[in-house]
Amino acid sequence: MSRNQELFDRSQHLIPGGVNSPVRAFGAVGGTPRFFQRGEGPKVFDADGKGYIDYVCSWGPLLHGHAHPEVLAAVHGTMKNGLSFGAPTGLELEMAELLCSLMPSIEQVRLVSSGTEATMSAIRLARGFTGRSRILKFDGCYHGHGDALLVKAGSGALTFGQPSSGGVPAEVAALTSVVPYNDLDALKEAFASYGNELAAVIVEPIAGNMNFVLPLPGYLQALRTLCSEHSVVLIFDEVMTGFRVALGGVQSLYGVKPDLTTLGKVIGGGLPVAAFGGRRDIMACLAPLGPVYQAGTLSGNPVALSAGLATLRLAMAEGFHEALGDKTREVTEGIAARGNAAGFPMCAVSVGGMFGLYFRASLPNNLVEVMESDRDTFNRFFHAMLNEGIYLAPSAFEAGFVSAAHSSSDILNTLDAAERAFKAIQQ
Ligand code: KE4
Repeated sequence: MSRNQELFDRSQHLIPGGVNSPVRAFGAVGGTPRFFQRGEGPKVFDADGKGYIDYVCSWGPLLHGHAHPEVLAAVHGTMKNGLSFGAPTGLELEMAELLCSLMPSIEQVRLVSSGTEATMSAIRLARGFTGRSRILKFDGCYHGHGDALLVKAGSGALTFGQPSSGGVPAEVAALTSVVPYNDLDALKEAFASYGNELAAVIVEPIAGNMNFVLPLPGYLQALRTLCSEHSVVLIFDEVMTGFRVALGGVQSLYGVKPDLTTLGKVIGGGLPVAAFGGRRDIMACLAPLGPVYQAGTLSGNPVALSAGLATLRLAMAEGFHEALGDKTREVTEGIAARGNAAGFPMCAVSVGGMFGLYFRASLPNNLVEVMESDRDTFNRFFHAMLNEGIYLAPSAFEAGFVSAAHSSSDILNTLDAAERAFKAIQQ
């Protein structure tokens, strides 16, 4: 028996599903999850010592690959002075200054420890600021597992076919309205009927939890206008896209300024750091200044911040995101081209170091179209690539990630592996 299987069998006795986050269980693709014991640059190594080129990158945080020496050095430098104080540190000011300079829409920022905490807090803050209760989200978008947001969510909730989670009281879900992504008519209709009741709209400005879906031209601008007209707080959830698709996030690419932004993943560099921030007048409602309570024992943890600061500073190098975008485009378009040549209708889309691969002929614009993808063929391709030593996200409904550590030979090896994988699934 493989060590992965042995660990999985034993873990399932003590950890629900054997995992600490559902998507890791391979429920969507079947088979045995890989238990990783080591990562190095673009590669990860499982419990059997098998190596894989990694296109998950811990779901986004590892912009520079695994165990980057400068990130590790920063962590070691901080941890030798202690791990946590429960008191302010200068590193929190450094991170606040960096985030506010890289994302000018953020005038003030509060650090937390997970993307869920960031979005949950941003929703509460928007409700406290507006005095309204209703929120609006989009079908297929995922914003972490806060009760108010687990309604028609994406990511694992979508994969498991339970868009609305158990345990969320109907009264809570009733305050969350959901409209299809990229459907401007539906959006205008929603605002016409209850726009003045809305505390906030929360959106993934590029949707990365129903695979990878770009906003249609003008969509984000229209959303911005509608929110301004109805005094609704516009929240861009850039937990996954922030500093990965561009140094200034999606908001810098589309020139749309949200009222609040949530961040995570990259700003922790692989350690638990997330954040929410935006307009000063809204942030002024947060305790200890205002009535909206929010807190966290390890918020702004100095060791975690060291990893995040080193990661962000490395990403500020001239041309960093352009080079990352070229690499990502090369590998994803190369895979799609080989799939089409092998007779599998495929298409690919990418921005910066994030991508979507689809087993369908044209790019989807919303969840319904994403769900029309050929999931079975994706699953067979996923396992064929796993056998070839390529680790893709274990679900047809997740985005993929490339790091600066992926070399041109890694990209070529991936494309050669894809060629062999398509042949293997043709049989
Ligand atoms: P966390 O609570 O998992 O740190 O962040 C929640 C979150 C919030 N907003 C967006 C846009 C996100 O993508 C996420 C988390 N992303 C998933 C990947 N699709 C994390 C992977 C997992 O759930 O294990």
